[in-house]
Amino acid sequence: MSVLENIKESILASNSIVILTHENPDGDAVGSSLAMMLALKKIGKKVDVVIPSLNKMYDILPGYEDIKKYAEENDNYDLCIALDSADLERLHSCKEVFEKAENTIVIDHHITNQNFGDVNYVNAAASSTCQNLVVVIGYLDIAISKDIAMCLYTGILTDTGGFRYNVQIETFEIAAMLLETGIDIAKIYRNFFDLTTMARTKVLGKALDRLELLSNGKVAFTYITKEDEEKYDLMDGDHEGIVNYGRDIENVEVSIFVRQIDEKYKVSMRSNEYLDVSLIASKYGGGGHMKAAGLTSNMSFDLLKQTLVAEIEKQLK
Ligand SMILES: [Mn+2]
Repeated sequence: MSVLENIKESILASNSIVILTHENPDGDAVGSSLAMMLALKKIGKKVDVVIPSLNKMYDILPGYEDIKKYAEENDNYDLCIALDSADLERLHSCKEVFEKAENTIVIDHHITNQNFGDVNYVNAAASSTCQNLVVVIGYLDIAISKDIAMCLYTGILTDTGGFRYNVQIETFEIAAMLLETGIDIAKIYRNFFDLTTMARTKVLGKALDRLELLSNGKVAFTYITKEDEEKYDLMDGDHEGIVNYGRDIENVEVSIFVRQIDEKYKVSMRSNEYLDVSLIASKYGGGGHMKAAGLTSNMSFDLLKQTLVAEIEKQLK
């Protein structure tokens, strides 16, 4: 039996289904979870989406109000579907819900996926989990409504950075098919890429004011403090994207953004062309991808800055 047949059989045999995704969920995580929920409800399944914490910006997506923070104590799900999560640990506080479910399905696009489900549909050649989900929903013979399309489009749009990275011919074919349902793509784009808050704008201003170039202009560095966080009453996700401003300056190869959290520092790094920031992140207990990685450190601010810059200089051309 093919993986898709296995998925179909497992879904059809289940009555109560729970959908989970990774912590700090992004557009692909939330979009795929809601699209799957809406699709399965159309064929009469009882479906819960459990996401313990997520940014308010997702409230434009259909089904957002139905997201649960916790799985019900006494809910025994026949089936758990984990989306956009490379391994069990990524499910974080929902790990137990996955382990308790009778059957499990994993649908993902991360090349590092551990195939931790009973059935695993992992196509790493796809831009996003949402792109893979279009294939799964199609195989289940469920028509893609405008609401489902809006969720799927959000995942594809955000995981490709606005159709810039990791885009295949199919990505555009699928986007065109979703557009046919009448979704408002300008509204989706504005919501996830342009729309901001006064707090975010003010804290960005702080960070830009402190931005400096090091190592002959190859490294951009900035930070925000605990005091800034308190002053502007920041929320999860409000620091998203600050690191990109340094990366986008001409001649910069690596951008570093440091955020103070209690007595620790959370570091985001981005590179442009050749420098592998994931090597540095993993050396100090973090991780990520070649061009986008992060870590959390107990070092003092000055030592942390020195250490990161020295590590980067070893790789600079
Ligand atoms: Mn994804």
